[in-house]
Amino acid sequence: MSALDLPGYAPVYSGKVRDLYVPVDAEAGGVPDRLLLVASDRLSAYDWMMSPEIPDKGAVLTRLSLWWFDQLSDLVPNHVVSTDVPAAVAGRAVLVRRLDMLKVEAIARAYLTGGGLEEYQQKGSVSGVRLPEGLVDGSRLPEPVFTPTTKAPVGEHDLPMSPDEVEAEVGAELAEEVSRLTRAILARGNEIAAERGILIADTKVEFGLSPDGTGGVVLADEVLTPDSSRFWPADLWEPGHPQPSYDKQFVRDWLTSPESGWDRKAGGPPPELPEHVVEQTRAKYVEAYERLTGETF
Ligand code: PZK
Repeated sequence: MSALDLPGYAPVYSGKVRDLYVPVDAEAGGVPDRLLLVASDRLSAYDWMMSPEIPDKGAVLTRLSLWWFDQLSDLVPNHVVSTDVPAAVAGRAVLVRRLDMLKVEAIARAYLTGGGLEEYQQKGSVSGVRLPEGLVDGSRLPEPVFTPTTKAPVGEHDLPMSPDEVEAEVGAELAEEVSRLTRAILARGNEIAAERGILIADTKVEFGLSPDGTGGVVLADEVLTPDSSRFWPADLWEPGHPQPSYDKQFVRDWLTSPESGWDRKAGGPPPELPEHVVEQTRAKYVEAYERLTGETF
């Protein structure tokens, strides 16, 4: 676990690219009502963690998420409390409300690719939603479709959830609310991003409920970042084949080039990324942030 020594906080959970801490002694004996969410500079590609890390990635994605929470605040309340965090993680950490998380990976798709494309090719539908004929890899969908999955433990792959399974997990009313909000978040995201040269093919969000049982669903985790969403450069969009990834394309291109010497199929770890690939990748994260927000990083 990538646990930093943060004064006043204890590590509770490490994801692939983010870590979760709990304030120590905030409420002696009780359940703390805050968590510290820390974004690292780690990057994964082809299911491997890359080395070295991407400088500033955690800070860029944290600022992007905070900006999106603001853009979405009329649609859904969010878990953000404060960016007043320990100096060691300043700029890449957020203090949030501790919620009871819904056990659903809330995914919506606005463009067809990946698992959604495979399901469409087999059944003509995605998550039970009938789609027009003739769609190809990268096609825009008539409207965003909700395609929830289970939350698998780290290292395992998430599985599709049927509407009945979502209802069994959270109840009919919350299931409809989570579907509606997830699609609305992606639709709003694309309205904003399209003006700025970025398409958001799909996104994964997480919701929670106040532990005191009051109020509706709250948007948690991160939102509309390249780690939680597929960002595509709009000027290169061409349905019919896999689209270049906004953030990871330099990494993937280099890893699969003869220059890297990596044989992905052989199963061994990828080589160290050269400095130029790290720098180009960092520049893409900064570019996405600056294009979307109109602010300088
Ligand atoms: C929570 N995760 C996923 C994210 C990790 C793991 N506001 C909240 N309240 C309660 N739990 C969570 C959140 C949030 N966000 C999120 N797991 C639990 C996750 C980041 C790093 F290691």
